[in-house]
Amino acid sequence: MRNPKPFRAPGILLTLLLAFSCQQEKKAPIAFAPTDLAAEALIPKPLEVSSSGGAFGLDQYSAIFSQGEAPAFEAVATFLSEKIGEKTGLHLQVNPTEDAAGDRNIFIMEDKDPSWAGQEAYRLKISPDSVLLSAATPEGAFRGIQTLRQLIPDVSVDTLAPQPLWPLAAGMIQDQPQFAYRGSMLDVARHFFSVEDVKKYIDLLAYYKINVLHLHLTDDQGWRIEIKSWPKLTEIGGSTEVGGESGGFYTQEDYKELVDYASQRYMTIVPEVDMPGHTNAASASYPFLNGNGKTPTLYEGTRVGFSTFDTRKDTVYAFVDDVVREISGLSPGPYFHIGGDESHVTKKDDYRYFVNRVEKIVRKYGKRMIGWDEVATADLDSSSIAQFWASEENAQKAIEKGMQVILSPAKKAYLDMQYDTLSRHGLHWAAYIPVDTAYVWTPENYAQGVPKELILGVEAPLWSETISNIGELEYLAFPRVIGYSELSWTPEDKRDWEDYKVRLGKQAPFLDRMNVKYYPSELIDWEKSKYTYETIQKD
Ligand code: TNX
Repeated sequence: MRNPKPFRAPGILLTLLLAFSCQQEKKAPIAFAPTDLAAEALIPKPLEVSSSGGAFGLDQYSAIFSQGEAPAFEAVATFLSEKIGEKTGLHLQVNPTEDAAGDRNIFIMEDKDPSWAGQEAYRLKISPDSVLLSAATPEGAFRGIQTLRQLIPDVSVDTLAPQPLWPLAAGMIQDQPQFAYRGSMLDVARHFFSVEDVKKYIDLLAYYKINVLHLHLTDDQGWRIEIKSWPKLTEIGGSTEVGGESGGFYTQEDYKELVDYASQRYMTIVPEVDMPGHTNAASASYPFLNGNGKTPTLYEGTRVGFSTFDTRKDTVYAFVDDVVREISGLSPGPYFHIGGDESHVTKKDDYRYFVNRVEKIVRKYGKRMIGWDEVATADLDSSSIAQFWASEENAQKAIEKGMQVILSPAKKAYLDMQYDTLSRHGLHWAAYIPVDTAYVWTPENYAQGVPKELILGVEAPLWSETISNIGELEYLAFPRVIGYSELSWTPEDKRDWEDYKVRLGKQAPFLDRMNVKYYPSELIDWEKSKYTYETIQKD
């Protein structure tokens, strides 16, 4: 670990004193128009917000100081500085020397107070002369800087000061999520999405404090992750996609790049290898896997439920062991998703036998197994997790086994469902899901008999049969995924559609600046922004 800079060593008190003394030598307080922190358009809505009027004026003289044992606090400060730069053009120094410190600074501090509720909790105190962000962990600090990013206005204001200033409403925010697992899934199997596309999605999700990206890496139409011991999976199985286009896959290096990119944003990647059904691409690569003696051809359509592994062959489990071992070796996160959905041509007993055996393999490699809700029909350990998408009966079975549940009900949380009959992309087998329907439901008591204590979180899956590029992905995911972030972070008594829709409309400048081709739902009064796709492209 690096030596802390001498300036920081005596701790935050000295740091603060310095900040205040700098202040006195330099400028008088700046007069801003009245502010109201509690009225800011934050998503997800924080647990507690109180306003104290006044404002902190961010300007070119501000700096960011981090204080904490873990060097990761400094990395959080650097991330914040970069993001402020992208938004305002300011180049804020991180932990500059005493001389370079300006008069109004941001402090990111480790606070080991044992009363913090969980590792993602943070507290933000904004006053005219400083911003103090404290958290017990760098992860909490990272969630807190997303709040800060959202509070910085898009445009600077004119004051008597010669330099542009970005006022941040003063007050106090105390925040923590209600669920530990707040996710989205991206299906890269039906259509492949590049590393760059996935990184953009990660960036957008992280801004709304989503902390899990589940990658659906394999399906009938494609196998998208290199497995060194079984190279044909990607050579053959990765070569096409829905519609007959050329497919693609992540090398293990690519996958590690994604994992690292996500973990710098305190986001876990959950890898999914869907089995024993949804396995046509695997069996087309290695025909022994399906056990019917035939070599399947590559599949470019969108039907489901026609393929299966041979569940009674030991070589199939040797194959699964290699796949789970290699992917788990690339995955620092605690989960491995085995799919398990829609195995319509696997006999029920064979299905249960398969899921039981694969659960043991997943546990052998130190991971918690997740499966679509059908897996709860097998005899599973309570450490495994069922992802509820369709069957309350299966969710119930999971609860009886003491398993936790992730809520992804297709009727409410499927990002691939069309908004309405005019939607350009998407399906509607479960429902049409306009932006209000996506937000107005209660994960806390959605599935009958699933108590809140057993809900691990909420995940919004984006299946990709009908989308093949990032713009189409964004059309289905945005703005709905922003609402799922709030459903999983903010408790029910703080959520309200009328209030949310105003805050959502104010996300337009951010989405425009990020060049997100969101669906401009007429239910929302979208704020006009100074950004357009054209100006962004010129930049
Ligand atoms: C059902 S949900 C599926 C997917 C499809 C999706 C399309 C689930 C576990 N399986 O295979 O892509 O519907 O909406």
